[in-house]
Amino acid sequence: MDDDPVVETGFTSRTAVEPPEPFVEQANVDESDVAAFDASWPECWRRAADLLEWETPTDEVIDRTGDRVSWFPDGRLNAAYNCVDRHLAERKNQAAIKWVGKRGETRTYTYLDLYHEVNEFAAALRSLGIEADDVVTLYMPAIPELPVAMLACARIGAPHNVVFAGFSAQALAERMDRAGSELLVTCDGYYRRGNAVHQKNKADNARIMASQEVSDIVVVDRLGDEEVHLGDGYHDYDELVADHHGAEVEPVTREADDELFVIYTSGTTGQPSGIRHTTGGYLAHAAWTSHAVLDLKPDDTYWCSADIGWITGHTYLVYGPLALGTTTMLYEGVPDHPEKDRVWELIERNAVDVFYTAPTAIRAFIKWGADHPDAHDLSSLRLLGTVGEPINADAWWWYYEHVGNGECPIVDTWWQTETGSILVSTVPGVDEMKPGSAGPPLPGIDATVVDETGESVAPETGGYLTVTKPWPGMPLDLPADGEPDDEDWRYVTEDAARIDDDGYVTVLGRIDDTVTVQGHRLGTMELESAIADVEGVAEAAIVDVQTPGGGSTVHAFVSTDEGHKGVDGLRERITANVERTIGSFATPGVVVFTPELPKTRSGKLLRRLLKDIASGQELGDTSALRNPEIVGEIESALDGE
Ligand code: 6R9
Repeated sequence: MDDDPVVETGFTSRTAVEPPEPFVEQANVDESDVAAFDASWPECWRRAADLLEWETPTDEVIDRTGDRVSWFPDGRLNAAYNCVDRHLAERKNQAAIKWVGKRGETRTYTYLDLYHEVNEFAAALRSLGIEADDVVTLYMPAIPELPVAMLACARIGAPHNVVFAGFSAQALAERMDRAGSELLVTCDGYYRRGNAVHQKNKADNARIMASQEVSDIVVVDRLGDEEVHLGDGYHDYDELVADHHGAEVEPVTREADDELFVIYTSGTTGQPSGIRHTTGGYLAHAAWTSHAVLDLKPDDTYWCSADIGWITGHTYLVYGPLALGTTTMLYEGVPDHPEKDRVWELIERNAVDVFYTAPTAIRAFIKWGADHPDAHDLSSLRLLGTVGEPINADAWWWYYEHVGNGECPIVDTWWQTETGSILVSTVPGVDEMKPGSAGPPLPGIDATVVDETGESVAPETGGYLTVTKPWPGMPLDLPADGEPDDEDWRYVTEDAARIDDDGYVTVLGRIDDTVTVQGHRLGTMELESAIADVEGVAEAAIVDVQTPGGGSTVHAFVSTDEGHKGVDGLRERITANVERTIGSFATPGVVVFTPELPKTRSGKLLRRLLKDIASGQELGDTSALRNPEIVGEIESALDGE
């Protein structure tokens, strides 16, 4: 390895970086593990299952004879038992969850504390009539009661449905209805940049909007400073837990294929779709990748900065690290409050070993300046990770140098809500890293890039990223092509990618109609209809535009009804409606008004052209347009922004 790869290689994108030797020496997974794993598919996955404690160990690794693929088909286990109880013997006094609240307060749950509260809340859920297979909706920010409630659900076999706290009442009602959920756990409110957000009001409204009757609402007292009026059907979390003080609830035995949770994600349709993850395959895959890719060890303090409301928070803040008996940090605040060095201060103060974040956060750190991380002692860090979108080589190098001090490997992990856990990444103690490229498919994972006809393309050629063998973390009802036992069974991922001669996958971005807004995946149709519903708006088109720093900004192009052009307040009403139907986090970065959207003669909206206009690209042939004159108008409207 070069003495100083950063200085030696500079900021080029194609340079390969060897993992630092001190890391390699202590890594959970080495070359021989990888070779052994690669040699025996699907048997290799038994190793992932072996990281868990099964009530009935699994005989078979995979069953492809039914109408869907089943992993560890005869195994039985309980996820909460695996994430809590089994660690008591060795680490009951070790921190399981270290929480840092919005106002600097901290709370630590040892594994024993977690055991008690999970049991007590599980008993409380039972007292409210919740049994195995009843769906419980959880609508909370980053407070410890959220993972506690998830594990309490898992303990009694009730799938949870975590809804991101930033979603609006309407979005919450829709997700409760779709999941058929009768019980909601929320909080009175929380602080966002110093202001109290009244979460319970949103929950109250969702209860009114939902078609499904929401019979009970449990409310966590987060604000603590006022008496919250709880009416009929409302229960105070602390009182419920106190009422069940000391309760112990036998973990409910689940089949490997029983649903652990449902999570809603945006896809190609205008509606969010529910992805249901399994108990055995999902947890095994989450634990295995936390072990092999994030290199977690029980005595690590680990920080995943994702919100639990998204899949990354489920898998790599809660289930993966707790399955391995690690200390997982939960941070309620934002990265630049009270100061822009907040993240580095927390890493230093808590001696964080492994830090997992998103490229969008890294780009913000870069903007705020290297002085912030440079001013802190980050030497506790051993490994860094990224997830959520491609990381450009410059951001990769900044992260490597200023956060990792050239001593920590970076794992650029590719996966999706649908995959449950990481599928593509370097194995940090084994593979060299190529900044800008996620890495090879993990051992046990087969992926290829195909063209429109489904044929694999030559190396370095762009196409559709396709996973060609099942993996344990696959959800129930995966939209896969082919019968479960077909040789050519495959899952087409909705991502464009290319693969180089060494098998490294570079992800180019989504090919479906989804956009990333503040790091969260949203459907263009969800956003477009939230805008088009506003009085005075005729049509809306959403496009994601790359910004020079490697990020992207969501542009909304809005055509207005006659007479509404330039009417005061339209922009504000659009923002308000996006906030009402989806949530304020989803507001587009740029809104451009235009008399018409560019359409082909057959009436098809040309999003591509809008994207080119917005990113200042050379425009191709616009002769297919029915209204070519509109291009100039949109360009000048955009200039006025
Ligand atoms: C885990 C998560 C999934 C989409 C996925 C892809 C993008 C995720 C990435 C990445 C490039 C990476 N994505 N990780 N793109 N490099 N390392 O983010 O799930 O919210 O479902 O989004 O995110 O486009 O298809 P989800």
